[in-house]
Amino acid sequence: MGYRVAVVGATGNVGKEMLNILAEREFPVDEIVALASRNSLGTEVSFGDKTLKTKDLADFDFTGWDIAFFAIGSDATKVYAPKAASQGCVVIDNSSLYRYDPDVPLVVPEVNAAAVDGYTKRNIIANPNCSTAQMVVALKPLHDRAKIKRVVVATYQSVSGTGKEAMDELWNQTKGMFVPGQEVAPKVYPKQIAFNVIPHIDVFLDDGSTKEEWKMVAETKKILDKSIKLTATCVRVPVFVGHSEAVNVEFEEPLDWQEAQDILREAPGILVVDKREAGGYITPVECVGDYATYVSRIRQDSTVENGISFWCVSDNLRKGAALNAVQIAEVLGNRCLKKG
Ligand code: 11C
Repeated sequence: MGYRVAVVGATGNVGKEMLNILAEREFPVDEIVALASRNSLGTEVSFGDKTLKTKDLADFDFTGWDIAFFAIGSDATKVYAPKAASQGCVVIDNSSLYRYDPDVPLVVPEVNAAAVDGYTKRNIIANPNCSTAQMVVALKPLHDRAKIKRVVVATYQSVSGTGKEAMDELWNQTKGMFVPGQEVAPKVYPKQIAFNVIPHIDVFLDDGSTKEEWKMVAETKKILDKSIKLTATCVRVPVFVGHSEAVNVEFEEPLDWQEAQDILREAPGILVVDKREAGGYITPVECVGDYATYVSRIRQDSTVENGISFWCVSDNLRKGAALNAVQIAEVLGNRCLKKG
Protein backbone atom coordinates (compact mmCIF):
# COMPACT_ATOMS: atom_id res chain seq x y z
CA MET A 1 0.00 0.00 0.00
CA GLY A 2 1.44 3.34 -0.99
CA TYR A 3 0.73 6.57 -2.81
CA ARG A 4 -0.01 7.71 -6.34
CA VAL A 5 2.85 10.09 -7.11
CA ALA A 6 3.46 12.58 -9.93
CA VAL A 7 6.85 14.13 -10.71
CA VAL A 8 6.37 17.37 -12.64
CA GLY A 9 9.43 18.50 -14.61
CA ALA A 10 10.76 14.96 -14.70
CA THR A 11 13.36 15.63 -17.42
CA GLY A 12 15.17 18.44 -15.56
CA ASN A 13 18.16 18.16 -13.21
CA VAL A 14 15.98 18.20 -10.09
CA GLY A 15 13.10 16.13 -11.49
CA LYS A 16 15.49 13.30 -12.43
CA GLU A 17 17.00 13.38 -8.94
CA MET A 18 13.50 13.25 -7.43
CA LEU A 19 12.82 10.01 -9.34
CA ASN A 20 16.22 8.59 -8.28
CA ILE A 21 15.69 9.45 -4.63
CA LEU A 22 12.09 8.16 -4.50
CA ALA A 23 13.46 4.83 -5.81
CA GLU A 24 16.58 4.81 -3.60
CA ARG A 25 14.62 5.52 -0.42
CA GLU A 26 11.87 3.05 -1.43
CA PHE A 27 9.20 5.69 -0.99
CA PRO A 28 5.90 3.79 -0.90
CA VAL A 29 4.68 4.29 -4.47
CA ASP A 30 1.64 2.47 -5.86
CA GLU A 31 1.75 4.32 -9.16
CA ILE A 32 4.08 6.97 -10.54
CA VAL A 33 3.79 9.33 -13.49
CA ALA A 34 6.50 11.55 -14.99
CA LEU A 35 5.12 14.81 -16.35
CA ALA A 36 6.82 17.40 -18.54
CA SER A 37 6.08 20.17 -20.97
CA ARG A 38 4.95 19.34 -24.52
CA ASN A 39 8.54 19.88 -25.81
CA SER A 40 9.83 16.90 -23.79
CA LEU A 41 6.81 14.69 -24.38
CA GLY A 42 7.66 10.98 -24.65
CA THR A 43 11.19 11.48 -23.28
CA GLU A 44 12.21 8.46 -21.23
CA VAL A 45 13.33 8.85 -17.61
CA SER A 46 14.48 6.24 -15.10
CA PHE A 47 12.70 5.27 -11.93
CA GLY A 48 14.75 2.55 -10.23
CA ASP A 49 14.97 -0.27 -12.76
CA LYS A 50 11.91 0.97 -14.65
CA THR A 51 11.70 3.43 -17.52
CA LEU A 52 8.88 5.98 -17.61
CA LYS A 53 7.74 7.91 -20.69
CA THR A 54 6.88 11.49 -19.84
CA LYS A 55 3.27 12.58 -20.24
CA ASP A 56 1.90 16.04 -20.99
CA LEU A 57 1.53 18.22 -17.91
CA ALA A 58 -0.92 20.52 -19.71
CA ASP A 59 -3.54 17.74 -20.10
CA PHE A 60 -2.98 15.92 -16.83
CA ASP A 61 -5.82 15.44 -14.34
CA PHE A 62 -4.43 15.20 -10.79
CA THR A 63 -7.71 13.89 -9.34
CA GLY A 64 -6.99 10.72 -7.33
CA TRP A 65 -3.23 11.40 -7.18
CA ASP A 66 -1.84 11.86 -3.65
CA ILE A 67 1.42 13.81 -4.03
CA ALA A 68 2.90 15.88 -6.88
CA PHE A 69 6.55 16.90 -6.75
CA PHE A 70 6.95 20.10 -8.79
CA ALA A 71 10.37 20.94 -10.26
CA ILE A 72 9.54 23.49 -12.95
CA GLY A 73 9.89 27.26 -13.19
CA SER A 74 7.71 29.65 -11.21
CA ASP A 75 5.65 30.74 -14.24
CA ALA A 76 4.48 27.23 -15.09
CA THR A 77 4.12 26.40 -11.39
CA LYS A 78 1.70 29.33 -11.05
CA VAL A 79 -0.58 27.64 -13.60
CA TYR A 80 -0.32 23.97 -12.67
CA ALA A 81 0.32 23.84 -8.89
CA PRO A 82 -3.03 25.44 -7.94
CA LYS A 83 -4.73 23.13 -10.44
CA ALA A 84 -3.17 20.01 -8.86
CA ALA A 85 -3.87 21.30 -5.34
CA SER A 86 -7.52 22.05 -6.12
CA GLN A 87 -7.88 18.54 -7.58
CA GLY A 88 -6.94 17.14 -4.14
CA CYS A 89 -3.26 16.34 -4.75
CA VAL A 90 -0.71 17.69 -2.25
CA VAL A 91 1.94 19.73 -4.11
CA ILE A 92 5.55 19.76 -2.89
CA ASP A 93 6.99 22.65 -4.84
CA ASN A 94 10.65 23.30 -5.51
CA SER A 95 10.15 26.75 -7.08
CA SER A 96 10.29 29.99 -5.09
CA LEU A 97 6.66 30.87 -5.93
CA TYR A 98 4.97 29.91 -2.65
CA ARG A 99 7.90 29.98 -0.20
CA TYR A 100 7.01 33.29 1.38
CA ASP A 101 3.22 32.76 1.41
CA PRO A 102 2.13 32.66 5.08
CA ASP A 103 -0.41 29.93 4.21
CA VAL A 104 2.26 27.63 2.75
CA PRO A 105 4.71 25.79 5.03
CA LEU A 106 8.37 26.06 4.03
CA VAL A 107 10.01 22.92 5.34
CA VAL A 108 13.42 21.40 6.00
CA PRO A 109 12.54 18.21 7.89
CA GLU A 110 15.62 18.27 10.17
CA VAL A 111 14.58 21.77 11.29
CA ASN A 112 10.78 22.23 11.24
CA ALA A 113 9.14 18.93 10.27
CA ALA A 114 5.95 19.70 12.23
CA ALA A 115 5.29 22.72 9.99
CA VAL A 116 4.19 20.20 7.32
CA ASP A 117 0.82 19.97 9.13
CA GLY A 118 0.02 23.46 7.82
CA TYR A 119 -0.24 22.13 4.24
CA THR A 120 -4.06 21.94 4.48
CA LYS A 121 -4.57 25.69 3.93
CA ARG A 122 -3.51 25.54 0.26
CA ASN A 123 -2.60 21.87 -0.25
CA ILE A 124 0.94 23.09 -1.06
CA ILE A 125 4.26 22.69 0.78
CA ALA A 126 7.30 24.67 -0.35
CA ASN A 127 10.87 23.40 -0.61
CA PRO A 128 13.54 26.02 0.15
CA ASN A 129 16.35 27.35 -2.01
CA CYS A 130 19.35 24.99 -2.09
CA SER A 131 21.73 27.40 -0.38
CA THR A 132 19.30 27.89 2.51
CA ALA A 133 18.51 24.19 3.01
CA GLN A 134 22.04 22.99 3.76
CA MET A 135 22.83 26.00 5.93
CA VAL A 136 19.77 25.71 8.22
CA VAL A 137 20.43 21.99 8.78
CA ALA A 138 23.79 23.01 10.28
CA LEU A 139 22.51 26.10 12.10
CA LYS A 140 19.52 24.46 13.83
CA PRO A 141 21.35 22.36 16.47
CA LEU A 142 23.71 25.26 17.24
CA HIS A 143 20.74 27.65 17.57
CA ASP A 144 19.03 25.23 19.98
CA ARG A 145 22.14 25.27 22.19
CA ALA A 146 23.34 28.89 22.13
CA LYS A 147 20.72 31.01 20.25
CA ILE A 148 21.98 32.62 17.08
CA LYS A 149 22.08 36.43 16.91
CA ARG A 150 23.65 37.00 13.50
CA VAL A 151 24.97 35.00 10.54
CA VAL A 152 27.38 36.17 7.84
CA VAL A 153 27.55 33.70 4.95
CA ALA A 154 29.40 33.60 1.63
CA THR A 155 28.31 30.93 -0.84
CA TYR A 156 30.25 29.15 -3.60
CA GLN A 157 27.44 27.77 -5.76
CA SER A 158 27.74 25.22 -8.54
CA VAL A 159 26.38 25.76 -12.04
CA SER A 160 23.86 22.90 -11.74
CA GLY A 161 21.83 25.31 -9.59
CA THR A 162 21.16 27.24 -12.80
CA GLY A 163 20.35 24.16 -14.90
CA LYS A 164 21.57 21.94 -17.71
CA GLU A 165 22.41 24.79 -20.13
CA ALA A 166 24.71 26.32 -17.54
CA MET A 167 26.48 22.99 -17.04
CA ASP A 168 27.02 22.81 -20.81
CA GLU A 169 28.33 26.40 -20.82
CA LEU A 170 30.92 25.60 -18.16
CA TRP A 171 31.99 22.42 -19.98
CA ASN A 172 32.22 23.99 -23.45
CA GLN A 173 33.85 27.20 -22.23
CA THR A 174 36.46 25.23 -20.29
CA LYS A 175 37.32 23.04 -23.32
CA GLY A 176 37.24 26.07 -25.63
CA MET A 177 39.91 27.86 -23.59
CA PHE A 178 42.50 25.38 -24.87
CA VAL A 179 41.61 25.50 -28.58
CA PRO A 180 42.38 28.76 -30.39
CA GLY A 181 39.30 29.99 -32.28
CA GLN A 182 36.93 27.76 -30.25
CA GLU A 183 36.40 30.12 -27.33
CA VAL A 184 32.79 30.07 -26.07
CA ALA A 185 31.25 33.45 -25.21
CA PRO A 186 29.12 33.77 -22.06
CA LYS A 187 25.42 33.18 -22.79
CA VAL A 188 23.74 31.76 -19.69
CA TYR A 189 25.91 33.84 -17.33
CA PRO A 190 26.75 37.54 -17.75
CA LYS A 191 30.51 36.82 -17.55
CA GLN A 192 32.86 33.94 -18.25
CA ILE A 193 32.30 31.11 -15.74
CA ALA A 194 35.23 28.84 -16.74
CA PHE A 195 38.27 29.54 -14.52
CA ASN A 196 36.37 32.44 -12.94
CA VAL A 197 33.89 33.30 -10.16
CA ILE A 198 30.81 35.51 -10.55
CA PRO A 199 29.43 37.43 -7.53
CA HIS A 200 25.89 37.46 -8.86
CA ILE A 201 23.06 34.89 -8.57
CA ASP A 202 19.47 35.74 -9.58
CA VAL A 203 18.33 39.33 -10.19
CA PHE A 204 19.58 42.50 -8.49
CA LEU A 205 17.35 44.21 -5.91
CA ASP A 206 17.09 47.95 -5.15
CA ASP A 207 19.43 47.75 -2.14
CA GLY A 208 22.27 46.28 -4.23
CA SER A 209 21.82 42.73 -2.95
CA THR A 210 20.64 39.89 -5.19
CA LYS A 211 17.44 37.86 -4.96
CA GLU A 212 19.47 34.75 -4.05
CA GLU A 213 20.94 36.65 -1.08
CA TRP A 214 17.49 37.90 -0.08
CA LYS A 215 16.10 34.35 -0.26
CA MET A 216 18.70 33.15 2.25
CA VAL A 217 17.58 35.86 4.69
CA ALA A 218 13.82 35.42 4.26
CA GLU A 219 13.89 31.61 4.23
CA THR A 220 16.15 31.28 7.29
CA LYS A 221 13.74 33.50 9.21
CA LYS A 222 10.70 31.48 8.12
CA ILE A 223 12.22 28.02 8.67
CA LEU A 224 14.40 28.56 11.74
CA ASP A 225 13.74 31.79 13.67
CA LYS A 226 12.54 35.21 12.55
CA SER A 227 14.81 36.92 15.07
CA ILE A 228 18.01 35.74 13.32
CA LYS A 229 19.87 38.49 11.44
CA LEU A 230 21.63 37.26 8.32
CA THR A 231 23.69 38.78 5.55
CA ALA A 232 24.76 36.75 2.50
CA THR A 233 27.05 37.12 -0.49
CA CYS A 234 26.16 34.54 -3.14
CA VAL A 235 28.78 33.62 -5.70
CA ARG A 236 28.74 31.28 -8.71
CA VAL A 237 31.85 29.13 -9.08
CA PRO A 238 33.02 26.76 -11.86
CA VAL A 239 31.88 23.58 -10.10
CA PHE A 240 29.30 21.27 -11.69
CA VAL A 241 27.47 19.96 -8.60
CA GLY A 242 27.72 20.84 -4.89
CA HIS A 243 27.23 24.17 -3.14
CA SER A 244 29.77 25.29 -0.52
CA GLU A 245 29.31 27.93 2.15
CA ALA A 246 31.62 29.78 4.53
CA VAL A 247 29.42 30.51 7.54
CA ASN A 248 30.19 32.83 10.45
CA VAL A 249 27.78 32.79 13.39
CA GLU A 250 27.45 35.04 16.43
CA PHE A 251 25.55 33.56 19.38
CA GLU A 252 23.76 34.98 22.42
CA GLU A 253 25.52 32.48 24.68
CA PRO A 254 29.11 31.24 24.82
CA LEU A 255 29.83 28.23 22.60
CA ASP A 256 33.20 26.58 22.41
CA TRP A 257 34.27 25.18 18.98
CA GLN A 258 34.76 21.69 20.45
CA GLU A 259 31.22 21.68 21.81
CA ALA A 260 29.95 22.99 18.44
CA GLN A 261 31.76 20.07 16.78
CA ASP A 262 30.19 17.57 19.23
CA ILE A 263 26.72 19.04 18.70
CA LEU A 264 27.09 18.87 14.91
CA ARG A 265 28.38 15.27 15.08
CA GLU A 266 25.08 14.27 16.73
CA ALA A 267 22.85 16.39 14.50
CA PRO A 268 20.48 14.80 11.95
CA GLY A 269 21.54 15.25 8.32
CA ILE A 270 25.08 16.39 9.23
CA LEU A 271 28.40 14.63 8.80
CA VAL A 272 31.39 16.34 10.41
CA VAL A 273 34.74 15.90 8.63
CA ASP A 274 37.11 18.22 10.44
CA LYS A 275 40.71 17.05 10.87
CA ARG A 276 42.59 20.38 10.90
CA GLU A 277 45.18 19.10 8.45
CA ALA A 278 45.66 19.12 4.68
CA GLY A 279 42.67 17.37 3.13
CA GLY A 280 40.85 17.03 6.46
CA TYR A 281 37.72 18.78 5.14
CA ILE A 282 35.13 18.14 2.44
CA THR A 283 35.02 19.78 -0.99
CA PRO A 284 32.04 19.81 -3.38
CA VAL A 285 33.27 17.03 -5.69
CA GLU A 286 33.25 14.68 -2.69
CA CYS A 287 29.62 15.32 -1.75
CA VAL A 288 28.01 14.59 -5.13
CA GLY A 289 25.30 11.93 -4.86
CA ASP A 290 25.27 12.03 -1.05
CA TYR A 291 22.42 12.94 1.27
CA ALA A 292 24.48 14.60 4.00
CA THR A 293 25.40 18.19 4.62
CA TYR A 294 29.11 18.04 5.43
CA VAL A 295 30.60 20.43 7.98
CA SER A 296 34.33 21.12 8.22
CA ARG A 297 36.72 23.84 9.50
CA ILE A 298 34.76 24.45 12.74
CA ARG A 299 36.66 27.09 14.69
CA GLN A 300 36.29 29.93 17.15
CA ASP A 301 35.85 33.46 15.83
CA SER A 302 37.57 35.53 18.49
CA THR A 303 36.65 38.88 16.87
CA VAL A 304 33.19 38.75 18.50
CA GLU A 305 32.03 37.68 21.96
CA ASN A 306 30.51 34.30 21.05
CA GLY A 307 31.53 33.47 17.51
CA ILE A 308 32.00 30.28 15.50
CA SER A 309 32.99 29.88 11.84
CA PHE A 310 32.57 26.76 9.72
CA TRP A 311 32.52 25.44 6.16
CA CYS A 312 29.57 23.44 4.84
CA VAL A 313 29.09 21.54 1.60
CA SER A 314 26.16 19.61 0.16
CA ASP A 315 24.82 18.23 -3.13
CA ASN A 316 22.55 21.09 -4.21
CA LEU A 317 20.39 18.82 -6.38
CA ARG A 318 19.84 16.46 -3.44
CA LYS A 319 19.62 18.09 0.03
CA GLY A 320 19.21 21.42 -1.75
CA ALA A 321 16.23 20.21 -3.78
CA ALA A 322 15.13 16.64 -4.56
CA LEU A 323 16.12 14.91 -1.31
CA ASN A 324 14.54 17.61 0.83
CA ALA A 325 11.32 17.32 -1.22
CA VAL A 326 11.20 13.54 -0.76
CA GLN A 327 11.92 13.93 2.98
CA ILE A 328 8.95 16.34 3.15
CA ALA A 329 6.79 13.68 1.49
CA GLU A 330 8.01 11.12 4.04
CA VAL A 331 7.02 13.44 6.91
CA LEU A 332 3.68 14.14 5.21
CA GLY A 333 3.09 10.39 4.87
CA ASN A 334 3.98 9.69 8.50
CA ARG A 335 2.04 12.60 10.00
CA CYS A 336 -0.85 13.37 7.68
CA LEU A 337 -1.71 11.17 4.68
CA LYS A 338 -3.34 7.75 4.52
CA LYS A 339 -1.77 5.22 2.17
CA GLY A 340 -3.62 3.62 -0.75
C1 11C B 1 21.17 28.50 -7.77
N1 11C B 1 20.05 28.39 -5.64
O1 11C B 1 22.12 27.85 -7.32
C2 11C B 1 19.84 28.56 -7.04
C3 11C B 1 18.92 27.55 -7.66
O2 11C B 1 15.11 29.55 -5.67
O3 11C B 1 15.05 27.43 -5.99
C4 11C B 1 17.59 27.41 -6.98
C5 11C B 1 16.75 28.63 -7.07
C6 11C B 1 15.55 28.52 -6.19
O4 11C B 1 21.23 29.13 -8.82
